[in-house]
Amino acid sequence: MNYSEAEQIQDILLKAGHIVIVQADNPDADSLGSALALEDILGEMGKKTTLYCGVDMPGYLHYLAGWDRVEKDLPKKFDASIIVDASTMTLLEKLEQSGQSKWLAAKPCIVLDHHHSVDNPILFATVAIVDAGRASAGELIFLLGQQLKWTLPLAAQEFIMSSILGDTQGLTNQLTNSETYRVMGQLVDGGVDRSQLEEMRRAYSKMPIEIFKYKATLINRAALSSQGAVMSVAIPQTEINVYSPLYNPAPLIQGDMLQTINVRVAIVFKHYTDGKVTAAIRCNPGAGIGAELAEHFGGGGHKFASGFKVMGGKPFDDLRAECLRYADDLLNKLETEQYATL
Ligand SMILES: [Mn+2]
Repeated sequence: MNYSEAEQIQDILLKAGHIVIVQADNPDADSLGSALALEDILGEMGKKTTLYCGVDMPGYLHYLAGWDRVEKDLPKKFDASIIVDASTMTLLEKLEQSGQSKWLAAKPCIVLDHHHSVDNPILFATVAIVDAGRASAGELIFLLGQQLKWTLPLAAQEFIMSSILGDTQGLTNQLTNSETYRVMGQLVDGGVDRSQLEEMRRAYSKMPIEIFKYKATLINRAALSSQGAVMSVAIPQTEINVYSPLYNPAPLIQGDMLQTINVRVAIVFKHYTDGKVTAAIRCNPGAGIGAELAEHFGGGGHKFASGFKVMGGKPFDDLRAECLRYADDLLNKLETEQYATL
């Protein structure tokens, strides 16, 4: 891997004393793992760093030591920023709301991402690597670091492995490619103990008993459309208030939804009293409509994992119906295309 942007990135980093590492408003193991890896790498270079994310780190990520250093405000003074695992302004809403995105725009800004679809791109980025061929932003950072001969402390390598395992669901989904395995091999050679990381991750992913029982509620509410190819479930604000602080409801059931015979697409909607609606979309192999479906509603993501957020304006039932209709259109289109190539 040879990124033509590497030298420019190195130049920005070398000139900066204090660097802010920014995660978008949907933190996951990749964005947090990438941010913590960069914190270590830049620390090794003698740089001061601040970690930023507009929302709280969910509990299931607390196995990544250092999650509690992530702050919800940008520092008053810094010299440059790195946005990891995102390349759209849509996911930096908190910074837009607080007006702090202007602070980012006023300094050199590096974007390191691997998402396909970029609606609403970050126009103030000084330099961006958006490499959709990489399984995770962490993998991209590892390869960039090799090119620039960065020193990768063991902790940074552990964070990078966690970021890869997060986005590839343990090297099982279609984001995983041969380079991912090569990077994993190098991390193991570097001393990372994968089974130990897995044990820690599992320990923090355990659910309280209320959540276990709530899972049954959601399963009972799940509805089928598109002749059973799409399964969706809606979560209202009252439940978000009670259960979201304990566990993210979408991953609680989305895996099981996709394991149901005939189901190809699983959608978890959350609808809020202020009219906001979010959707988490996951697709089985051969039904990769995720990115296109999310983009239709102003969101984005990968073929098999994507999401969107709509800020009111339309009753939830209408929006859900529109989304399920569009999912049906996309699945039909996919079938037609597959027949066409036979
Ligand atoms: Mn990612």
